[in-house]
Amino acid sequence: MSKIIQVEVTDDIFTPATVNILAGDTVQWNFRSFHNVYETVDSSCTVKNTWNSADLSTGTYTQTFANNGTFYYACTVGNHCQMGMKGVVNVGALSSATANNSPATTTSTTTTSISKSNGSKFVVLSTAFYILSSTILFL
Ligand SMILES: [Cu+2]
Repeated sequence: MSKIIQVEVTDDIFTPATVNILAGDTVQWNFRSFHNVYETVDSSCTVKNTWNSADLSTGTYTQTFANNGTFYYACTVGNHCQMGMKGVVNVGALSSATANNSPATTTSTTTTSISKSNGSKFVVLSTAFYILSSTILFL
């Protein structure tokens, strides 16, 4: 059963900014003032040339998400994105939200310390000997 999820587009924020949907669901942005919706490559303001609403002051723009993934978008009017007018659509997030409830995993860290002092002294001595012998040969 696919759903249509509503996002309000006002000055200068998407509400809600994060939506969690399932593959096949549609997001509908309702424009209340002059903005737009452009897909971005990540949570930055770099536009991805896939889908966008173009500039709208009223009306709606819809986008159906067929595949699971994390889809970022932003408003590119003026410096709205730089001011934080961004959103994200998590598709398939309902199952990952369940996964987040699993107990935290513990990570063990093994620290191995290796003394290199003897090796370093050998390198220094060898280099000194090499320079010395080269100098002798040169003379
Ligand atoms: Cu805007």
